Amino acid sequence: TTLGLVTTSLALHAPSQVAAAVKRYANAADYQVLIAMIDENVNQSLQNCINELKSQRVDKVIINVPLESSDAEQIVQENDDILCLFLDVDPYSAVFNVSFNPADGTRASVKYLYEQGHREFALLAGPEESVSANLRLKSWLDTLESYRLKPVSFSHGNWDAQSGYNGVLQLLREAPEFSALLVGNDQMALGVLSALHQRGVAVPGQISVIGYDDTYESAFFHPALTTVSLDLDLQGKEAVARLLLASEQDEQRSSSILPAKLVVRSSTG
Ligand code: IPT
Repeated sequence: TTLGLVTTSLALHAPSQVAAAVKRYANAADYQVLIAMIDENVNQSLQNCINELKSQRVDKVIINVPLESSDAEQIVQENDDILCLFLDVDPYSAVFNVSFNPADGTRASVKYLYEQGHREFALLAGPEESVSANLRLKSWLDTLESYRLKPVSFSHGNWDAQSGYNGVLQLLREAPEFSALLVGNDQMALGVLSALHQRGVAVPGQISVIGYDDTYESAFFHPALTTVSLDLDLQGKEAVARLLLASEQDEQRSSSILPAKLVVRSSTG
């Protein structure tokens, strides 16, 4: 009657929205949720968090921590007394997962900007250690290449608004001539909008900005953010449903890939 959620920092909007959904859908199915948040500051390990949950007799665990496929497989092998479902792995990895297609929304973003006439693109990706940040980056690059384009500059942030603020200032110093900026998530895009506003750069007049996630606040940024929408509520719902089904019938471990869709608002033109 209890399931576990191991999550990356809940100070980030996307994982906190997923945690809220997991709790809501689990409660609706008469399950309690125990949350263990990895504290990256003290280098706490994922195994440590899993052990914490096991000591409270949890045997079904949702893991929302960015993991390379080999690391996720190792976690599964070393914890065969529990059932693990992953939310932040390569969708095509062998482990039981519910994740987002990393290519459809990114492709749609580049295509949309290209069709609006943009040719000079800058990229501000998420952290180098994140599988999904790298899959998004790869898809941007592949799509640009299909138009015979290369980004005029690119950089990495760490998902938070401050890193978006610093990141765009660095991009402007390196190659000020871009007219379109693709950002790895909405929180970084928030920092980007703030920095551009302070520099007197018009969005979308001089630079069009596209984010990624479409968390609840993104429609209220100024200008309202064009972004790739992940249905994080649905991810939480699917994760709970599939985990509970699989714990009843062992053959039911079916993973699922959810779509990511471009939502056009006012930060692009
Ligand atoms: C991913 C978000 O897109 C990003 O904004 C950040 O919050 C990150 O999670 C934290 O790990 S979504 C994830 C399910 C790939």
